[in-house]
Parts: sequence; C-alpha cells; structure tokens
Amino acid sequence: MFTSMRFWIISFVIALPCLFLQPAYACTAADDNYIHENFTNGAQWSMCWEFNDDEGIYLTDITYTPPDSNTPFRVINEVNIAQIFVPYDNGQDRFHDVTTYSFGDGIIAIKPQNCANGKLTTVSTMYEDIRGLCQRKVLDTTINSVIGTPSTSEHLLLFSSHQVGAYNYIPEWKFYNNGMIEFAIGATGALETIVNIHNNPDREKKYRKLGWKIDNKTVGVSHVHNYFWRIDFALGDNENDDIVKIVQYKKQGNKIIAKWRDVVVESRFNNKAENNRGWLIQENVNSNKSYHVQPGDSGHRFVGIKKKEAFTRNDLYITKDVACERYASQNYACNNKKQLSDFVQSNASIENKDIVVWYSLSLHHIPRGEESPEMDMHRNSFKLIPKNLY
Ligand SMILES: [Cu+2]
Repeated sequence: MFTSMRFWIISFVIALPCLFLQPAYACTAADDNYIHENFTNGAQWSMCWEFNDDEGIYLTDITYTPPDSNTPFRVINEVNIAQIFVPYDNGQDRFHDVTTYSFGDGIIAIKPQNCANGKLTTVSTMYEDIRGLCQRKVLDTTINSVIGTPSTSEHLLLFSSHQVGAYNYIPEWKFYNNGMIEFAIGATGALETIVNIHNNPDREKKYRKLGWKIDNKTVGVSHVHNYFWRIDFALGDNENDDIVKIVQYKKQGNKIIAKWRDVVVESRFNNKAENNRGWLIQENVNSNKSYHVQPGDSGHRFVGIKKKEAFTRNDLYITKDVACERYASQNYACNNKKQLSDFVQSNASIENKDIVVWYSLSLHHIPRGEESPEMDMHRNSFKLIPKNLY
C-alpha cells in the first residue's frame, strides 16, 4: 500500500512540471471544433476553433507536422483578431469594428457554393446557429505545370463572413503544406460613409478633399482600415522558452548585411520597410526551429490621436501573455489597461515567459465610383514563415 502510494506521489511530482510545460489542448479529434488537414506531401495541420461575440472565430492549439515526421510541432497557442479600427478622413467617425459592433455576432451564413469541396460548420452566436465557418483545402498546381515535376502547393483555408454596418469583412486563415501561415482580412459590401453634395458646391468642395466623388450626388469619404492580430506563440513543447529576435538589413556598399538583435523585454516596433525588418520567434535557445514574422501590406500608415489612440503608434508589439489583454483598443476590465500601448511595460522581461506578438496592417481606402453599389474585396495579409522545421 505504502509502496503504491509512494509510486503515485513520485509519479505526480515527476509529471507536475510536464503539466506546466505542455498546455492542455482545447479540443480532441472527437470534438466538433477540431480541425485537421492532411496534405499530399505528408504534412499535417491541426487546431481547434472557438467563437467569441467580439472577434468571432479564433484558433487555438495550432500544430504542424512536417512531411518527414509523425510528431506534431506546436506553433501557436491562440490567435485572434484583436481589433479593426476604422477612422474616417473627416476626423469624426472612428469605428472600433470588433468591440463596438460585435463583429463576431455579425457572422453570416456561407452559401454551399462558396465553400465548394469544403466543410461548412455551424457556429452558435448569441442569437442563432449559423453555417458560418468554411474549411477547405486549396490546391495550386502552377509550380507543377511550370517546372514539369509533380510539385503542388496546398493549403488549408478557413474563412467566415461578418456584416458590420454596410461593410462585410472576410477573415481568412491559411495554413500551407510547407508550414507557412498567412492571416488576412478582406473587406467588401457597400461603402459606409457617403455624403450628399447634390446642388451644394461648397459642400462638394469640402468633401472632395476628404474622399472621392462616386456619382453626381455623392462623395464617399476615405478612411483607414487598421487590422490587428494577437498571436500567442508557443513553439515546441514549452510555451515559456521562446526567444524573440529582430533582424534588419543594412546596406554596406553594394552588400546588404543582416543585423540581428535579441528582444528581451516587452517592446514596440515600427515596420521599417527600407530595412526589410522582420522578427524571429525561435523555439528555444538551443533550437533553430523558428517562425519569421514577415510584414505584409504596409505601404499605408495611420497614427491616431495622441493619447487616446496610442495603440496606433506602432506596427508590432511584443508582450508576455496576460489573458485579459485581448483587444488593441477598447480592452475593458483589465486592470485599467485599455489599449495595446498600455500592455507594454517598460523593462518588463519576456525571458522564460509565454510570448505574444501583436501585429497590425493599415490600408487607406479611397472610395471609387466603381465601388457603388458594391465593392470588390480589398484584402490585407501578412505571413509567418517557418525556418528549419524540416
Ligand atoms: Cu474601406
């Protein structure tokens, strides 16, 4: 009896650190919210999806199994859309689409033909059950036909569609067979803020500076879509030993030299396109397995009102994981930390902590007559590029 009890106590003590090292999975293969995809090259992606009234679909426990392996490699604990902030050029309309307008609950049904050869899943909002999440495997055989060898790019695509006012947003999550990830948000629907300038030359003159005349009677007001993602990385088995590095490429004569620096405290950065800046999240100090945060559409920048919109002042933030720090703006009930800029504490170490990367993209959208009555989709995305996974 005593021996048996001692065995269990010793087993528990040995297992205890593992409980902390390996976070519990939010779903198993038997659950409805489990997503799994096998690819022709032998690779696999698996993850769980969850739903929230604010940000809608978010993904947890994301693992990638390389082509030559049977062991899933954990990449991300959790990723969610952390805000869509849309300030209009008129200076007055400043919409926080995720938190003010229940972006999640605005999810609409996807027609079967828009999820052809895929799987439509029911999402339960506060109000109703909606066939709102499409999971589909996408094939691209371009490389195959160009180089003549049986090489195929495949990815798992997840998307939903959300009505926010006149707008319709389509978040896309793409997981490629080579380990690459792309996060995107497309926007379509109808223009939100249009002003009537009919027979009013003064008003027309004023608003043409703030937008574009879309027909004889109306001007569409320009605006910026600021998209934010919160990515709780966890490379490998231990979520608390990831290393963060920043790289920039500086010109030396005709050469372009990589300069690396470790990031050891909570930090905020701007994407300096002229330096090809990027960030590397590495499994641990002894591993070279890593993901490179490669900035995406970053030609447009928006910096908002000084203190009130301080969250717009940087493009990428690194913090340690604090559960109540979830939205880049209007983040209520979190020790008075209301926006992303509040989450970065000066000199707060991120060593041996679970690391979160916040990344934002901006698009200055100038309306056109061609976008009335409905817009084509304007879409912004960025990539997480794997290094040394296989
Ligand atoms: Cu727009």
